[in-house]
Amino acid sequence: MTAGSVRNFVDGEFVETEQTWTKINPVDGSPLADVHEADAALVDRAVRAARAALDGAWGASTVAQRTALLRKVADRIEERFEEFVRAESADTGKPLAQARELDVARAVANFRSFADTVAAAGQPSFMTDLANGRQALNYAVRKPLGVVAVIVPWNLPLLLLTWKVAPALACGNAVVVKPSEETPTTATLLAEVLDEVGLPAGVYNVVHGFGPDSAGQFLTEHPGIDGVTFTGSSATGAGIMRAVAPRVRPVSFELGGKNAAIVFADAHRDDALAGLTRSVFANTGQVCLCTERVYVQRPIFDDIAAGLVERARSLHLGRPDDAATTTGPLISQEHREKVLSYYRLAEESGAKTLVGGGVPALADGLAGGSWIEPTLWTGLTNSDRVLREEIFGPCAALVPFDTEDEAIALANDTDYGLAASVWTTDLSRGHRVAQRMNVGMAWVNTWFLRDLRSPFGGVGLSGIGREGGEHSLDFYTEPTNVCVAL
Ligand code: NAD
Ligand code: 6OD
Repeated sequence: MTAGSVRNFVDGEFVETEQTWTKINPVDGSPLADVHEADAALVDRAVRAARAALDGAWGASTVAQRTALLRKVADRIEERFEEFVRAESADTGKPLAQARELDVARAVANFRSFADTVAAAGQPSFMTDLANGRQALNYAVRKPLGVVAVIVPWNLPLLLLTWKVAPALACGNAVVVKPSEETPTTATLLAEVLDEVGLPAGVYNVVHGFGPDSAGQFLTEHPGIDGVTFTGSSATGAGIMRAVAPRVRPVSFELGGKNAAIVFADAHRDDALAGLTRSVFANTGQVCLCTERVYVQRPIFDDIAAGLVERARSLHLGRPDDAATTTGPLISQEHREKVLSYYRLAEESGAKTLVGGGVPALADGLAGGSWIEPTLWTGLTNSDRVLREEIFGPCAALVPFDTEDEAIALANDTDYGLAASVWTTDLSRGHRVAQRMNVGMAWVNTWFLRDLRSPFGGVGLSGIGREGGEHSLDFYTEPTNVCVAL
């Protein structure tokens, strides 16, 4: 018996189903909530409800009406801020302070930012010469893409959900959301908020479940969806491409990463160490943008390694409501097994483990949680699997380099291409190296934060397309060009 239950939200109603699973608290392994799994019939109802909403009043809504609604959503999340914080922290085990400062704060910002973007968006028009000597005026009208399937992971659940739902609704789409089975709660809480501010029934639907033979597969194979926006692993993304291929539906994919940091000898030591600590260990390493490969110029290699070890040791693993906690558990025992398998592999590959490498001994009833030690290695090279495959845990390998060209070659030697960071006080070099990174996003002397209107996404195994500001509008709308002979 658990403390709560998490329901689906379809056509404006919260829906229970007979089939449930138990969401486990990653902090101590206790049962947290029963989640109602959507079957194929409920997913079908959700897609049909979304279509009906588009055919009804929502389809005729104006930009002004929709942006006003998005701003109300942001206000209402702020009013219920602590509820969202507690729910997000309970599902993930992350510190309450992080959920406040990052996850829920960004959900609010996502709704406001996309309201601003859509309100400001205009379409250029072009004059063109026709063959008969006349001229024509061309203009394009943006129409909603239609019924959008939104599939998101567990690491930053509300942040990533709202990053997609806000622009989708701003552009006039209807959505069917499939949150991760590990973090179902805030998607349903958001349904309450959207209902409270008057979003018409059917515009936002939530179906809970897993991937294969469950809600994820039912949704992506449904003939009624017009596109899929997905954040998750590259392998799942490949499967979703296959699912939509027969109906040639567009996809927007934010996938995995194996991100590099390059630290030059002239880097500001404390800034670089603080930035690396965040980029390796934030959210217990469970951020697609996290650094798992740290290339350090040889003269400062030992010093940076020692500084990073010291900072890893000072991380405080603990309960989410303890103000001293910097680092929560991994999302689940299953994910911990995966990360630990890389910890073992690193040692088998000849790595020297500078810090961590295993499971911490925690008291205070935490032994049943999915805790893991922050870990750093040296002695590995780019040919080791530990430097080639995404681990998605609080760990990184440090590798020395001599020249700028060598650092660039090492950083770009990967099948992924999401993000990179460059640490140097030579700004010309910062620009030069950042531009040569084969990634969607490169930072110089910082990491993670960016203007929400800038393009977010990756190349190679890291994804397809960009979202953010007008880049999101390009996915969530279809332009129709009108050419009028004058
Ligand atoms: P995942 O791919 O296992 O699952 C993501 C979502 O897809 C979940 O909701 C899951 O239920 C669903 N899913 C799984 N199989 C499916 C299928 N066959 N059909 C439809 N849906 C299916 O990823 P995860 O373990 O939840 O998250 C971790 C991964 O996500 C990492 O690889 C990480 O890099 C990536 N990620 C990327 C970004 C980014 O912006 N690039 C952001 C966050 C996470
Ligand atoms: O900050 C964002 O908008 C974003 N999409 C972050 C993704 C983080 C991945 O885990």
